[in-house]
Amino acid sequence: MRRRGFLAAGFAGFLAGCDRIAQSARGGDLLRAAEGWHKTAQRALNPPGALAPEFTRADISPFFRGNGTINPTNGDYQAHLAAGFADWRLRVTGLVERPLELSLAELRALPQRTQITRHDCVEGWSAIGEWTGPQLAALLDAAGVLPAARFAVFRCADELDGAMYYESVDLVDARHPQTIVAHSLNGAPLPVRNGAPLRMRIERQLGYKHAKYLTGIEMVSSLDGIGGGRGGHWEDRGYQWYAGI
Ligand SMILES: Nc1nc2c(c(=O)[nH]1)N[C@H]1C(S)=C(S)[C@@H](COP(=O)(O)O)O[C@H]1N2
Ligand SMILES: [Mo]
Repeated sequence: MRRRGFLAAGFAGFLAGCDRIAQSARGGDLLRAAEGWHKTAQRALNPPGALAPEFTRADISPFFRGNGTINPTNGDYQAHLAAGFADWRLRVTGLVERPLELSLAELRALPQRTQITRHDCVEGWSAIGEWTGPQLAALLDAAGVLPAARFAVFRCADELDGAMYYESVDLVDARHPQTIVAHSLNGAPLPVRNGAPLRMRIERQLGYKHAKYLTGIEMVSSLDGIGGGRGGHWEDRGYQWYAGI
């Protein structure tokens, strides 16, 4: 499954891939009528390419709190932590031409994006931080997303309330320039509480969309049969799937 030199192949197919994905994403991926309306209204106010606000270093919060899982105790997370995440791998699987398995070093060797953004949690707090990592779009181009794919599902290492945390976005947000696989916060490797060694940043949506302790990105045609079928840990417990800010 491991691919070497995937970058050259991936970037060569960049333009063709973009066209294909733009076509398959158009028309709206409406999960349910109510959420579909919410998403359509949000997208009208905040068109697909619009960027979330970015801030300056002076705006960075002195402490970026952790929320939800802040130190996974299930599975082999603690062993990975003790080993400095040397063997942590990010898998890109599902509806792709070339499944990928990437080390942290490989992710750091890709072109990087750094962005200072505000994180908004539905529980009523916000924090500003500087995040760095490769754009998800680059990984998708390298893997070659198949035309049937409509969603990116983010798999996490932590169990919360008896279920493995997961999240999902459509291809518009998956390919958004500010959607990155972050390995650093404020210029240092992610603290454990903030999702070490990898977490998603989905900057135009609420905090629960930003999957921490990321182990996999799975391209799928439907969210049925994944978790509770509503596209994410908190969505399965009643929160909206399109959590536009
Ligand atoms: N894997 C995982 N990702 C997660 C969570 C979690 O519990 N587990 N909590 C979510 C919620 S509700 C928020 S607000 C943010 C919190 O990010 P932080 O811990 O860096 O503040 O992560 C989100 N991603
Ligand atoms: Mo949250």
